[in-house]
Amino acid sequence: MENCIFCRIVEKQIPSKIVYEDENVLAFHDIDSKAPVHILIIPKEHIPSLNDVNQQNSQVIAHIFSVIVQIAENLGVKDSGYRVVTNCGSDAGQSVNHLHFHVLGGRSLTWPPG
Ligand code: DGP
Repeated sequence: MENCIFCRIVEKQIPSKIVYEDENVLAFHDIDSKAPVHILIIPKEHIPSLNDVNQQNSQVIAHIFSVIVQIAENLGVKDSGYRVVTNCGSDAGQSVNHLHFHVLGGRSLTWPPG
């Protein structure tokens, strides 16, 4: 997907501060950080949103969640706590149409979100 920002980050056409990478997944610092720890984790495959997850591609989602735990540990928020968010669609404020999970931590997070 040549016009997708996150596909271009996967292809290293746009620089990012990568914290984890393997064959199927990339994790990098959010450019508009909302917390001391704010990481985005994405499947390398272009999946537009959570609405496009199905039996055929859901294995990568399970993998993403295991990677999230590793990243939380590496960045020192596994025990203090962190939040995982995916915005799906316009009412949720999804601004990049490539499935991504925000991992937020390093401070007390309000609930419910605004
Ligand atoms: P969402 O609103 O859930 O679609 O979140 C998209 C996030 O992506 C937003 O927090 C800002 C981040 N973002 C957008 N463009 C870039 C970029 O080029 N690099 C990085 N690192 N993050 C980006």
